[in-house]
Amino acid sequence: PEEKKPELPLFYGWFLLKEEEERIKCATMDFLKTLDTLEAFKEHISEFTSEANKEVDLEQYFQNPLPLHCTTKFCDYGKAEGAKEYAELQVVKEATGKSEELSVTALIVTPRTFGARVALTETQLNLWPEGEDKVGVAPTLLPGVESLPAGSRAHVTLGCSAGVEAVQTGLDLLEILVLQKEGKEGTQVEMDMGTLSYLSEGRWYLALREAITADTTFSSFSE
Ligand code: ACK
Repeated sequence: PEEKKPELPLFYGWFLLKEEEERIKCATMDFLKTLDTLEAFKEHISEFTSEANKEVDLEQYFQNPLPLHCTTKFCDYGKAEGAKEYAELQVVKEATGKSEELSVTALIVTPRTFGARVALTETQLNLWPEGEDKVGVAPTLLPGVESLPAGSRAHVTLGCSAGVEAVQTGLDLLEILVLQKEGKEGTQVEMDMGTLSYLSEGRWYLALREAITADTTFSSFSE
């Protein structure tokens, strides 16, 4: 019998246009290049490498196989909860193939992931599934996440360290936002691009002085 094609995609999201992808990659790589030369970063280098006194080349440390995007709904070809319902939403159908400008307001770096925080507009939030911020969040982090505004998890994964899955970027971002809300920010360093803060256990947050915007297209993605 003929094999049935999967009806639902791996995920939906906003995909950066090719030329935008290059621009964002360059700008964010420049930040990584500066970060690993900072004294404040070097003081916490052991959180990125087990070898004492070893330097870390962050540009090599993070890898990213997927096109740059901001996931709205991970469907897992229909295996994820709410996947079918999401695909059938009128707003989703209408948005597919449409352009949208995303605004990146911060960058995060942890021993696991490198990501860009996306600030969603009211219109963009219509495509953000209810309760999506909480999916797969550890029980200990859940109360903190529930106190954050919807869409707090929105991000673009710029890279992951060896053996780490992209889903981790959103989880790392949420952890950082919860720590910030609890007032647990440590060292702050002024950089050209913005204010860098340290949030324990190798977590860094760069609040951009000026948001980086990127033109995208909303669509589904399947491998
Ligand atoms: O960086 P991301 O948002 O994290 O983009 C990729 C994309 O879907 C394809 O893997 C995201 N992703 C993977 N698994 C999940 C999950 N369980 N929940 C939410 N997003 C996920 C991943």
